[in-house]
Amino acid sequence: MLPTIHATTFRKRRRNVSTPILHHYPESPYAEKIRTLLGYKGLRWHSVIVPRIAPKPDLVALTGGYRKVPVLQLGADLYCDTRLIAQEIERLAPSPAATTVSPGWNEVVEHWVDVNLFGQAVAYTLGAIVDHLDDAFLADRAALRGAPLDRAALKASVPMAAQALATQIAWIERGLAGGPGFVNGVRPGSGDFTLYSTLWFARNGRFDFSPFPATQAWMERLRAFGHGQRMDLGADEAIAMAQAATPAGLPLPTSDTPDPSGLPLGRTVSIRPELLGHGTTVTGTLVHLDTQRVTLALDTERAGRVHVHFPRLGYRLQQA
Ligand SMILES: N[C@@H](CCC(=O)N[C@@H](CS)C(=O)NCC(=O)O)C(=O)O
Repeated sequence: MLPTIHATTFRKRRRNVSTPILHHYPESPYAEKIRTLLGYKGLRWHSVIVPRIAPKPDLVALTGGYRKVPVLQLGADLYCDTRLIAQEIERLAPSPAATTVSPGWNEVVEHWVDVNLFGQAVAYTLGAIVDHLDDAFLADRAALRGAPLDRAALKASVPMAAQALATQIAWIERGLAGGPGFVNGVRPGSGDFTLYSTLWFARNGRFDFSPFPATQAWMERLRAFGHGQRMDLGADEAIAMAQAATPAGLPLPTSDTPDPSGLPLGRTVSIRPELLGHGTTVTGTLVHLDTQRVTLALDTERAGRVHVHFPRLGYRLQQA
């Protein structure tokens, strides 16, 4: 007879550490990258909704100060930045693969989107919807940039951003037209997911995709993957799950030595994103460092000991 056993199994399964927890909010393009990747993989995942602007006390209780979105939690391990999150999801669910068709090139696309295309999409969409944005949102993003952000300047940046988007989407269009279906090849890779979510954000700002039919068809293929099986979870529950878990992945792969930073493992260090990184600094003990990844161990008040992982590229690491 199913009922009792089934209920217990379900409760246990709900709390299984290997079920990924995504800390995110609906409007975030980077979160859309990961939600669509989770859909492609057909995964079940816990969804914790984070406020769009600071303060984000529950998120920083886990990360030690990183407030950007999304963050992936696996037990007491917190993965910051979608480039690292995509790798962890690939490790959790290798099939269907999202990196193997053109390994390396996906990272190149992710980096180009991160440092260029994303900024253009944000300039375009925020400029287009600026009359609907409240002062608190603009003040929050100005603080994150460490530079002023006013409505007139945002509006004025729309034509330049539209031009930059049109030039770059024309590259994508040429690559996709008559191609195997995805930027990555016959299957989508993390480059496809990052490009898709950035263009999704431009489309939310009503960017005109009609001159780009192959890009539109490709966006539709990605949208059709859906978001997987999402289960809502409270932030307190996610913190309790971190508290009950031990950071995994130890021993971590050996660090490259000597590292160009000269920072030895065991040193107290701080790290923050180079772009939009003001007020997001995390300080902890360096427990792993190589050319791709930095991991800090933190003893937090609400979640106990956690490991917080960052990509190496795009983050400023220094002795605290
Ligand atoms: N390189 C990061 C960028 C993340 C990012 O910029 N996220 C935006 C939302 S899409 C953000 O955090 N904005 C400020 C905030 O939500 O607090 C990644 O790949 O995860």
